[in-house]
Amino acid sequence: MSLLLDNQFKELPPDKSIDTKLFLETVAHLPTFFDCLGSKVFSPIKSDISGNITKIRGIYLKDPTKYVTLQSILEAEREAHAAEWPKVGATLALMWLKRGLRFIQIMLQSLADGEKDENNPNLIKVNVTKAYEQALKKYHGWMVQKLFSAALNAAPYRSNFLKSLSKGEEVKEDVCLANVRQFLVNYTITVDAIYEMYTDMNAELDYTV
Ligand code: 03F
Repeated sequence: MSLLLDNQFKELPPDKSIDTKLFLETVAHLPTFFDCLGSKVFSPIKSDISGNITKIRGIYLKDPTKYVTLQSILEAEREAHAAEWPKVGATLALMWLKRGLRFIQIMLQSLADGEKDENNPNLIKVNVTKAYEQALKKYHGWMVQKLFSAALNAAPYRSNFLKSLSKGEEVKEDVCLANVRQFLVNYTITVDAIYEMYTDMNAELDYTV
């Protein structure tokens, strides 16, 4: 079975509220994926994503009934830490986590749409660069942007990357891409809903690291 389809995001209810427990269970699988990318270069990214999931889970577990949706966590933190909010707690962790999720979304969408460098069709640099420019670059200063350029050289080949999404099975590329498209449906809806929540609550910050 495809790694992606084993870990699909659930459909959201009409009010687009995101159940914290379900969300945490689903995103918890993403970091293990980095082990399939075949390079230690991605370890800091994996730690950053895992760290943010752990931070959100830590707060959720303090009061699962109170923090039943992601929005309820942001509202509670806005009330409790008026001076520092939104640069605090799970609000800050999810602010960054959603950017990583958006990166993955744009990269997978670009692959599914067949965007490629015709001169190097087995490289995914175009897809990764597009994702980086749209999801993360503006939040990174000069140093981190340089790290990104270095990490880009460790990006796997397109064929190997697609194979790793299929747990190493020899599935045909079109089957794998169909799985990616299927995965992207609820995934994109969820990521969009988180972005919308940050906009609506005026919780977005644009400082650089
Ligand atoms: C800020 C910042 N986090 C952190 O400082 C940076 C960490 C590492 C950045 C490395 C740059 C390179 C990125 C791109 C490389 C791509 C190569 C891909 C090739 C395939 C925040 O950290 C903390 O998070 C927050 O908790 C803290 O409190 O100011 C706050 C304080 O600082 C980030 O910039 C987030 C980085 C997220 C990167 C996500 C990249 C995903 C990369 C690859 C995905 C591969 C596809 C996966 C498909 C999976 C399908 C299942």
